[in-house]
Amino acid sequence: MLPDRVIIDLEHRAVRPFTRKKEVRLSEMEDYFLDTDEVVRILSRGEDPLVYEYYEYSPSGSQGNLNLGLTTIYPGKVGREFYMTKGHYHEKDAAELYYCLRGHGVLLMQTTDGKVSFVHLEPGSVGYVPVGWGHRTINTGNEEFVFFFAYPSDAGHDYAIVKERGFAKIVVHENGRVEFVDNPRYKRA
Ligand code: M6P
Ligand code: ZN
Repeated sequence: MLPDRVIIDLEHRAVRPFTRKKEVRLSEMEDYFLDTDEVVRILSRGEDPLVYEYYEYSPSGSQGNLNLGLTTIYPGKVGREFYMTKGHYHEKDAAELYYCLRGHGVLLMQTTDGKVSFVHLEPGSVGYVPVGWGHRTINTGNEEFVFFFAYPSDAGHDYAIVKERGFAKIVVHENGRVEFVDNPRYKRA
Protein backbone atom coordinates (compact mmCIF):
# COMPACT_ATOMS: atom_id res chain seq x y z
CA MET A 1 0.00 0.00 0.00
CA LEU A 2 0.95 3.65 -0.27
CA PRO A 3 1.05 6.14 2.61
CA ASP A 4 -2.47 7.27 3.31
CA ARG A 5 -4.63 9.50 5.46
CA VAL A 6 -7.91 8.55 7.07
CA ILE A 7 -10.45 11.06 8.37
CA ILE A 8 -12.28 10.37 11.62
CA ASP A 9 -15.75 11.72 10.95
CA LEU A 10 -17.13 11.89 14.46
CA GLU A 11 -20.35 13.55 13.34
CA HIS A 12 -21.24 10.50 11.24
CA ARG A 13 -19.25 8.13 13.46
CA ALA A 14 -17.31 6.85 10.47
CA VAL A 15 -13.82 6.76 9.02
CA ARG A 16 -13.29 7.90 5.47
CA PRO A 17 -12.30 6.13 3.36
CA PHE A 18 -13.51 2.81 4.73
CA THR A 19 -13.35 -0.68 3.28
CA ARG A 20 -16.06 -2.22 5.43
CA LYS A 21 -19.13 -1.12 7.34
CA LYS A 22 -20.92 -3.56 9.61
CA GLU A 23 -24.13 -3.15 11.58
CA VAL A 24 -24.91 -5.69 14.29
CA ARG A 25 -28.53 -5.99 15.36
CA LEU A 26 -29.93 -7.89 18.31
CA SER A 27 -31.08 -10.80 16.09
CA GLU A 28 -27.41 -11.51 15.34
CA MET A 29 -26.61 -11.67 19.05
CA GLU A 30 -29.31 -13.96 20.41
CA ASP A 31 -26.83 -16.25 22.19
CA TYR A 32 -24.65 -13.50 23.56
CA PHE A 33 -26.87 -11.84 26.16
CA LEU A 34 -27.61 -13.73 29.35
CA ASP A 35 -31.36 -13.11 29.31
CA THR A 36 -32.22 -15.04 26.16
CA ASP A 37 -35.95 -14.94 27.02
CA GLU A 38 -35.82 -11.16 26.95
CA VAL A 39 -34.08 -11.26 23.56
CA VAL A 40 -36.89 -13.47 22.23
CA ARG A 41 -39.52 -11.11 23.68
CA ILE A 42 -37.94 -8.07 22.02
CA LEU A 43 -37.61 -9.81 18.65
CA SER A 44 -41.14 -11.21 18.82
CA ARG A 45 -42.48 -7.67 19.17
CA GLY A 46 -41.03 -7.09 15.72
CA GLU A 47 -38.15 -5.00 17.06
CA ASP A 48 -34.56 -5.64 16.08
CA PRO A 49 -32.51 -2.82 17.58
CA LEU A 50 -29.11 -1.83 16.31
CA VAL A 51 -26.64 -2.75 19.07
CA TYR A 52 -23.39 -1.58 17.49
CA GLU A 53 -21.77 -0.74 14.19
CA TYR A 54 -18.29 -0.08 12.90
CA TYR A 55 -16.48 1.37 9.94
CA GLU A 56 -13.13 -0.18 9.20
CA TYR A 57 -10.28 0.78 6.94
CA SER A 58 -8.14 -2.17 6.02
CA PRO A 59 -5.15 -1.51 3.76
CA SER A 60 -4.39 -3.86 0.91
CA GLY A 61 -1.51 -6.24 1.56
CA SER A 62 -2.06 -7.12 5.18
CA GLN A 63 1.34 -8.34 6.32
CA GLY A 64 2.68 -5.90 8.91
CA ASN A 65 -0.03 -3.30 8.30
CA LEU A 66 -2.76 -1.99 10.59
CA ASN A 67 -6.54 -2.07 10.37
CA LEU A 68 -8.25 0.91 11.93
CA GLY A 69 -11.70 2.30 12.30
CA LEU A 70 -14.48 3.63 14.44
CA THR A 71 -16.96 1.63 16.49
CA THR A 72 -20.24 2.92 17.94
CA ILE A 73 -22.09 0.96 20.59
CA TYR A 74 -25.58 2.32 21.09
CA PRO A 75 -26.97 2.89 24.58
CA GLY A 76 -29.34 0.19 25.73
CA LYS A 77 -29.78 -2.98 27.73
CA VAL A 78 -31.18 -6.47 27.39
CA GLY A 79 -32.68 -7.00 30.82
CA ARG A 80 -29.98 -5.68 33.16
CA GLU A 81 -27.11 -6.28 30.73
CA PHE A 82 -25.67 -3.36 28.80
CA TYR A 83 -25.34 -3.39 25.02
CA MET A 84 -21.94 -4.71 24.01
CA THR A 85 -19.95 -6.16 21.14
CA LYS A 86 -19.81 -9.92 20.56
CA GLY A 87 -16.15 -10.00 21.51
CA HIS A 88 -13.39 -12.14 20.13
CA TYR A 89 -9.84 -13.40 20.49
CA HIS A 90 -7.20 -12.74 17.86
CA GLU A 91 -6.04 -15.79 15.96
CA LYS A 92 -2.45 -14.55 15.93
CA ASP A 93 -0.32 -12.81 18.57
CA ALA A 94 -1.69 -9.32 18.08
CA ALA A 95 -2.53 -6.45 20.43
CA GLU A 96 -5.24 -3.84 19.86
CA LEU A 97 -5.94 -0.35 21.08
CA TYR A 98 -9.17 1.54 21.63
CA TYR A 99 -9.17 5.32 21.90
CA CYS A 100 -12.44 6.58 23.32
CA LEU A 101 -13.90 9.64 21.62
CA ARG A 102 -17.42 9.85 23.02
CA GLY A 103 -19.48 8.34 25.81
CA HIS A 104 -18.52 5.91 28.54
CA GLY A 105 -17.81 2.24 28.42
CA VAL A 106 -15.82 -0.72 29.56
CA LEU A 107 -13.20 -2.78 27.78
CA LEU A 108 -13.53 -6.28 29.24
CA MET A 109 -10.68 -8.74 28.71
CA GLN A 110 -9.94 -12.32 29.62
CA THR A 111 -7.50 -15.12 28.83
CA THR A 112 -8.36 -18.73 28.07
CA ASP A 113 -6.60 -19.77 31.30
CA GLY A 114 -8.98 -17.77 33.47
CA LYS A 115 -7.54 -14.29 33.98
CA VAL A 116 -10.06 -11.44 33.80
CA SER A 117 -9.43 -7.71 33.57
CA PHE A 118 -11.21 -4.53 32.56
CA VAL A 119 -10.65 -0.83 32.09
CA HIS A 120 -13.14 2.01 32.01
CA LEU A 121 -13.01 4.21 28.93
CA GLU A 122 -14.13 7.81 28.59
CA PRO A 123 -13.12 10.46 26.05
CA GLY A 124 -9.35 10.82 26.02
CA SER A 125 -8.50 7.39 27.43
CA VAL A 126 -6.90 4.55 25.51
CA GLY A 127 -7.60 0.92 26.33
CA TYR A 128 -4.84 -1.53 25.49
CA VAL A 129 -5.59 -5.17 24.76
CA PRO A 130 -2.39 -7.18 25.22
CA VAL A 131 -1.51 -10.17 23.06
CA GLY A 132 -3.55 -13.23 24.05
CA TRP A 133 -6.49 -11.48 25.70
CA GLY A 134 -10.05 -11.91 24.41
CA HIS A 135 -11.87 -8.59 24.37
CA ARG A 136 -15.35 -7.10 24.34
CA THR A 137 -16.50 -3.49 24.69
CA ILE A 138 -19.63 -2.46 26.58
CA ASN A 139 -21.59 0.79 26.60
CA THR A 140 -22.23 1.55 30.27
CA GLY A 141 -23.58 5.05 29.66
CA ASN A 142 -26.77 6.50 28.27
CA GLU A 143 -25.30 8.02 25.12
CA GLU A 144 -23.40 6.51 22.20
CA PHE A 145 -20.02 5.00 23.14
CA VAL A 146 -17.66 5.77 20.24
CA PHE A 147 -14.04 4.71 19.97
CA PHE A 148 -11.24 4.53 17.45
CA PHE A 149 -9.51 1.16 17.14
CA ALA A 150 -6.32 -0.14 15.54
CA TYR A 151 -4.88 -3.66 15.38
CA PRO A 152 -2.59 -5.67 13.08
CA SER A 153 -4.32 -6.49 9.79
CA ASP A 154 -3.38 -10.15 9.96
CA ALA A 155 -4.64 -10.63 13.56
CA GLY A 156 -7.73 -12.65 12.56
CA HIS A 157 -10.93 -12.82 14.64
CA ASP A 158 -11.82 -15.95 16.58
CA TYR A 159 -15.48 -15.72 17.62
CA ALA A 160 -15.96 -19.42 18.34
CA ILE A 161 -14.34 -19.40 21.80
CA VAL A 162 -16.63 -16.60 22.98
CA LYS A 163 -19.70 -18.16 21.42
CA GLU A 164 -19.01 -21.53 23.03
CA ARG A 165 -17.72 -20.43 26.44
CA GLY A 166 -18.86 -16.83 26.90
CA PHE A 167 -17.12 -14.20 28.99
CA ALA A 168 -16.43 -14.88 32.67
CA LYS A 169 -18.11 -11.62 33.70
CA ILE A 170 -21.18 -9.82 32.50
CA VAL A 171 -21.64 -6.09 32.94
CA VAL A 172 -25.01 -5.06 34.33
CA HIS A 173 -26.90 -2.07 35.68
CA GLU A 174 -27.82 -2.82 39.27
CA ASN A 175 -28.66 -0.60 42.24
CA GLY A 176 -28.03 2.43 40.02
CA ARG A 177 -24.45 1.29 39.43
CA VAL A 178 -22.35 -0.53 36.86
CA GLU A 179 -21.65 -3.97 38.31
CA PHE A 180 -19.47 -6.87 37.13
CA VAL A 181 -21.08 -10.18 37.99
CA ASP A 182 -20.09 -13.77 37.34
CA ASN A 183 -21.61 -15.13 34.16
CA PRO A 184 -23.49 -18.30 35.14
CA ARG A 185 -23.22 -19.59 31.58
CA TYR A 186 -19.43 -19.17 31.38
CA LYS A 187 -17.57 -22.39 30.62
CA ARG A 188 -13.95 -22.44 31.72
CA ALA A 189 -11.48 -24.19 29.43
C1 M6P B 1 -13.68 -3.16 17.21
C2 M6P B 1 -12.54 -3.91 16.57
C3 M6P B 1 -13.01 -4.68 15.38
C4 M6P B 1 -14.21 -5.51 15.75
C5 M6P B 1 -15.31 -4.61 16.31
C6 M6P B 1 -16.56 -5.30 16.74
O1 M6P B 1 -14.11 -2.18 16.38
O2 M6P B 1 -12.03 -4.79 17.52
O3 M6P B 1 -11.97 -5.51 14.95
O4 M6P B 1 -14.66 -6.25 14.66
O5 M6P B 1 -14.77 -3.99 17.47
O6 M6P B 1 -16.34 -6.29 17.69
P1 M6P B 1 -16.64 -7.79 17.32
O7 M6P B 1 -15.77 -8.14 16.17
O8 M6P B 1 -16.28 -8.53 18.57
O9 M6P B 1 -18.07 -7.89 16.97
ZN1 ZN C 1 -9.75 -7.46 18.31
